[in-house]
Amino acid sequence: MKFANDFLFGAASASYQVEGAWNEDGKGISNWDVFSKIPGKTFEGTNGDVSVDHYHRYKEDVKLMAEIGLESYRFSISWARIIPDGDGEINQKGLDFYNNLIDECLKYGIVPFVTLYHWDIPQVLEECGGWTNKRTVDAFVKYANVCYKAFGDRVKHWITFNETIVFCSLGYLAGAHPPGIKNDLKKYFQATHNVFTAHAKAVVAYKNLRQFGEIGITHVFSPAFSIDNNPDNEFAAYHANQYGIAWYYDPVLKGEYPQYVVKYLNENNLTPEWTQEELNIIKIAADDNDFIGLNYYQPQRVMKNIKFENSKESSRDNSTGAPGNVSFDGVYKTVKMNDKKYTKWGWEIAPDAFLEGLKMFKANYGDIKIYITENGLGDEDVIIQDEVVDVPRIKYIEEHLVAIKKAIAEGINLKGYYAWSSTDLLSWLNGYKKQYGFIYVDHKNNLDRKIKLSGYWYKQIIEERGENL
Ligand code: BGP
Repeated sequence: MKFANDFLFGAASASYQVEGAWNEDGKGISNWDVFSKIPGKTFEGTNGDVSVDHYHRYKEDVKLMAEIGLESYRFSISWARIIPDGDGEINQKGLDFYNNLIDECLKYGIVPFVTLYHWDIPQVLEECGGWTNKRTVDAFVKYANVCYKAFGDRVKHWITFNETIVFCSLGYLAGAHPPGIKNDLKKYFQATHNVFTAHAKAVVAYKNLRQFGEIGITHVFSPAFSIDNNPDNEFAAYHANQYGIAWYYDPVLKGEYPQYVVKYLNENNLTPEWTQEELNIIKIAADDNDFIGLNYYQPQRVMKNIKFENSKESSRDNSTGAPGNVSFDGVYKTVKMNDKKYTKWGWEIAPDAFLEGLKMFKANYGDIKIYITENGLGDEDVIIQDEVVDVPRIKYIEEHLVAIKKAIAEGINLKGYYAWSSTDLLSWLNGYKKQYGFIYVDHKNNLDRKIKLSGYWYKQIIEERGENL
């Protein structure tokens, strides 16, 4: 089987992780500009001040992407570059940068797939409560409209938010991402609701402009599986999927929150402050939402948490289901299993669980169009005689593309695959050590670029439309 001609083979990045130029050309300060400079917050104090300097080297990067044969590039816009204080004046130089980047992609026939929010919020808004403050919702819709109007003639694929569960749980429960708050369930659930409202309003605003593109959202997709058929553990997996999947996907795709979680929130005085108008717009937008983006790295293997432990020690990996974490309510924990394979960073490699998860997804959410907006292997790449020989990455991506092939054969509506990432980039908390790219960036040598073995391999896959996978 070949992948259909309208299936997009791409790769992805995010503004803070690649751009650098953190204070150039009128850009405002973002939450990450501040947070990454607090001692002890990131791996060896790394930050995105320069990152891989995509801001200045985007032409070179897009050219290399074209050499690889990428059909699409998913990147995010830095809100603070467009509206430096989040809610006020527009910065023309910020618009210029993205106009140039988009045009550069189109020059090579690369489809720009744009994420509006990949975690870098203008610091001014963060200081006013960030996503817990409803003012941020309105500011986001305004910012989204500015982007639609400036770029919508050429950008026909929009993602409102990247991985709400990650930035909200790490921001308000684990304290590992900005604003660095720990164990505040009230804020956590309020922030998620405000994001869903902002998504819904941005979808409706987009449709009102009649630009005839498509708009959706990207979520982490980390389906939970019980470690065995013990009913207690099976219940733990059900519970995990209600909080990790249903809470995030239901409002976007079904237009309402899952009753299982709402009941818990009501009983525990955690119900977000939501108005009927907000709930209505979430309902309306569900019909207008064109696709869902899934970021799949790993499943969660869960079991009932017998000895009560709370989630105080949760790490960044809590949100993607990495082993060794206890749920915020102490009901279940994620565990490492002897018969599974793991990356150097302890993330499970499980293409079979990907396929299984996609089947569960279809059973729950039907035929909504799906893009895999991230998937990839974080590794320390091997260099032999000046060539980056990232064979484990090739194997990883190949296995996941095979899973996608099988899923398509089973009628799952998959329309694209974006490897994480295009170039090597800054990993939020793991610095530059954890590499993901098709394009190597040499930090010891002027940030020089070089296509890795995986890049040449991906080129061939694209040319053959995956026939020989
Ligand atoms: C996803 C994020 C990406 C990227 C990726 C890899 O959750 O959307 O921005 O960071 O994870 O994560 P890490 O860099 O921690 O390995």
